[in-house]
Formats: sequence, C-alpha cells, structure tokens
Amino acid sequence: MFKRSVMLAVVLAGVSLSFTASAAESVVTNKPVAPAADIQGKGIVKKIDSAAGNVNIAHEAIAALQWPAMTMDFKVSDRKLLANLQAGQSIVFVLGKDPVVGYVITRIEPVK
Ligand SMILES: [Cu+2]
Repeated sequence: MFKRSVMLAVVLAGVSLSFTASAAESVVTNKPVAPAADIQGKGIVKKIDSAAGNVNIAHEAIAALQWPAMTMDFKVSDRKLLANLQAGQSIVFVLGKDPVVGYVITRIEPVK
C-alpha cells in the first residue's frame, strides 16, 4: 500500500516537472528582430524572476534609445540567459526589438 502511493507520487512529480519545463520554453513567442545596430546597455542586476523571464536592472542611460538611467524590468528572449545571473552583479546587455513586447534582452553578460 505504502509503496504504491510512493510510486504514484513519483509519477505525478514527473508529470508536473515535465509540464513546468515545457511551459518554461517560450517567454516571448515572437523572435526578436535585431535592430540595425545592437543596442547595448550597462547596469546592475537588482532582481531576477526566472519563472516570468524577467530581470530587473538599474541601467545607465542608453543613448541610442534616448533612455535616461533608470531601474526597470526587462524581458529576456530566452530564460537561459538568466541562468548564471545574480542580484548585485554588474552586467552589460544587448537589446533586440520584439514586435509585440518591445525591447527584450538578447544577450547579457557579467562584467568583472
Ligand atoms: Cu529603462
């Protein structure tokens, strides 16, 4: 009896895990269209929300977009980009323009 319920729990856990994994694949359904020139930014990671595919960054002014320095959420084109990030890290990032979502991060790397 005990063994059977453990087996069931394992099977259910497997099902919910694979469901979560496939749901995590698509943050942004439309592939970002690369702008004529890469738009680069610099900043500090404030918060990471892997589930939502968001990263909150205190970024410096981005001259190419005429954006002043601010702290804001960015969507990433792929959740994998968030895998090795930590809050407090200094980073550089590249923005691509998604036709639906707007500017999304297509590359992000820590700076030493
Ligand atoms: Cu901003």
